Amino acid sequence: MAKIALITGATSGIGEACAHVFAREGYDLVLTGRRLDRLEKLASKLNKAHNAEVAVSAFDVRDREQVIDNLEQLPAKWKKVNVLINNAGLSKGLDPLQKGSYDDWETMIDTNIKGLLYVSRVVSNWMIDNGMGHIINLGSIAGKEVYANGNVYCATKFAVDALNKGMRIDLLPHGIKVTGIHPGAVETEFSEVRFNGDKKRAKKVYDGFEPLVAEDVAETIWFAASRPAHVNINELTVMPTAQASVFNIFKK
Ligand code: NDP
Ligand code: 8X3
Repeated sequence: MAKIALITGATSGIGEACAHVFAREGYDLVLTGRRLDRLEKLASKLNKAHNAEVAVSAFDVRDREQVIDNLEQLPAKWKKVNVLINNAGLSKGLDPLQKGSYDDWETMIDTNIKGLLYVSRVVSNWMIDNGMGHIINLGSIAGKEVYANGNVYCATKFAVDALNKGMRIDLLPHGIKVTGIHPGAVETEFSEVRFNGDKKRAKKVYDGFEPLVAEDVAETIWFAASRPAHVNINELTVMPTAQASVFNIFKK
């Protein structure tokens, strides 16, 4: 029987790239995100390319009931999850705290912290029942360094870093691995979402240097997921070569 990876935020960027990599490596997949049409297209592509069996489940990670209902409704065979990739996340806005949007703050906190918690609460219990599992949490360089106007986004990623450590302690007696992946700049839909669809402003973020692409992060996640049973990668920070820290980017 193939191993199973459950990936949140699989409709785009890093999550979608992880779906390709894990399918290539022989995994069956549970793919989640809000955009069902994208999940269905991706599922059919992965089935054709890699013969992967794929279940899709569209829900908003901010809605606790939706998370629990949709995950618990999955047939029993999909609950034998070997790897959970807690990837769904976003940034909204880039404003000084005193001018921040309440709605943006709530969206980030509800998605990046509470959404990750809701999914982890359900899936970690399946892993405990199954006696195995690996949870991989997408943090960020923004969860290691605070930058100007990053305030609440940084706070949510610092929270992910803390939860990564907390989960590792709490799940230790159950033999469940927990890994944090902390990328620097990755060119995905991330900046477009941050700037509310302003493609020009989003593109500028990556001007003058070579950012990471989603596949770079997905391959790093695969490295962590494919270590022998007795080895856990606690965390990895993955940066573009041209980026030494959040704001130290060497532009040509
Ligand atoms: P994308 O915007 O390309 O992808 C984000 C994914 O999250 C989408 O699949 C989106 O799906 C999903 N998502 C967002 N909100 C929700 C929600 N409420 N419910 C369910 N799914 C949701 O960005 P990235 O691939 O770059 O980001 C993935 C992760 O990596 C995030 O946690 C981000 O913070 C982190 N990260 C990104 C970096 C970057 O520079 N790009 C750097 C460091 C970390 P849908 O809209 O269909 O729901
Ligand atoms: C995304 C990286 O530097 O844009 O988490 O916050 S950054």
